[in-house]
Amino acid sequence: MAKTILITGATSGFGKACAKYFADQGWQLILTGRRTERLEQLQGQLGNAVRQIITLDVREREQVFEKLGSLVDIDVLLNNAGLALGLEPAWDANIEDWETMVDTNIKGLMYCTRALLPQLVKQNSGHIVNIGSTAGSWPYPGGNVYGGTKAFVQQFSRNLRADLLGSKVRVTNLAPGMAESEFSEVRFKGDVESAAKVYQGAEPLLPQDIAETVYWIVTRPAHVNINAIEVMPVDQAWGPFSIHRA
Ligand code: NDP
Ligand code: 8X3
Repeated sequence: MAKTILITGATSGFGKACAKYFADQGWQLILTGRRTERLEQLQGQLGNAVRQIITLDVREREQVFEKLGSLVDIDVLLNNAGLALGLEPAWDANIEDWETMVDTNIKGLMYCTRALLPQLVKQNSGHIVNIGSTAGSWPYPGGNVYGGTKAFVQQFSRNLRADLLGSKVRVTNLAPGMAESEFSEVRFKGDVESAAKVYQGAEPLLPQDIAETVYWIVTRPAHVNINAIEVMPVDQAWGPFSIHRA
C-alpha cells in the first residue's frame, strides 16, 4: 500500500517541493495550508497522488484538532508551516510579528503534533519531521524571536523522542540554512527587492534539495532514527564573533 505524508504549508517553498517529490515517488499526500486555491492547483497537477487537501491555519487550535485529529494511516507528518517576520533588532521589532511567529512556528507545530500523535502511537509507526532552522542553533542580528522559535523546534523534537522511547514512532529535526522560496518575501512583507538581496550573488539551497533530504530521512530502515540534520548551501558559513570596540 502507498504510504501517506501529511504536509503543513504545502502551498509554497519546501512544502510544495515535498508534495511534488513524494508524489513522484508514489506516495499519497495530504496537503494543508491557508491558501485553498493553491492547494486546489496542486491537487489538479498531482492528481491521484493527493489523498486530501485541507485548508488549515495551524494557529487555530480547534481547527487543527478537528481537521487532523481523526486522520488515520499517516506515515509521515511534515511539520513545515512556518515563517519569519522582520529582521529588526529586538528593541525595534513589532510585537505582533513576534506573536505571529510564536503562534505559527511553536504553537502551530505543537497543535499538529499533538493532534496526530495519539494515532501514530496507537499504530506504533510513523515519522514526524519537524522543519527547524540553522537559526535555531546559530544566532544572528535580527534573528531574535524567529531563532528562538526554531530552538524550540529542535528541543521539542528531542523531547518527543524521549517520550516515544518504546514505540516505533520516529522524530527528526531538519534544520536548513539559506534557501530560496517565498520565505524572504514573507519576512520583508512583500518587499521583493529586499527579499532578492538575501540570495543575490550566492547559490542558496533550493526547495527541491530539502524535499530530497526529507525523502532520505523517512526512507531509512524502520529501526533507524535520524535525530537531526543541518543543511546549508556551500556558499554559507559561520563568521567570527563580533566585537564592539569603543
Ligand atoms: P515559504 O514562505 O515558501 O512557505 C511557507 C509555508 O508555510 C507556506 O506554504 C504557507 O502556506 C505556510 N504557512 C505559513 N503560516 C501558516 C499558517 N498560519 N498556517 C498554515 N500554514 C502556514 O517558506 P519556506 O518553504 O522556505 O519555509 C518552510 C519552513 O522552512 C518554515 O518553517 C521556515 O521557517 C523554514 N525554513 C526556511 C528556510 C529558508 O531559508 N527558506 C531555512 C530554514 C527553515 P499558506 O500561506 O498558504 O498558509
Ligand atoms: C531560515 C534561515 O538564516 O534566514 O530559517 O534565518 S535564516
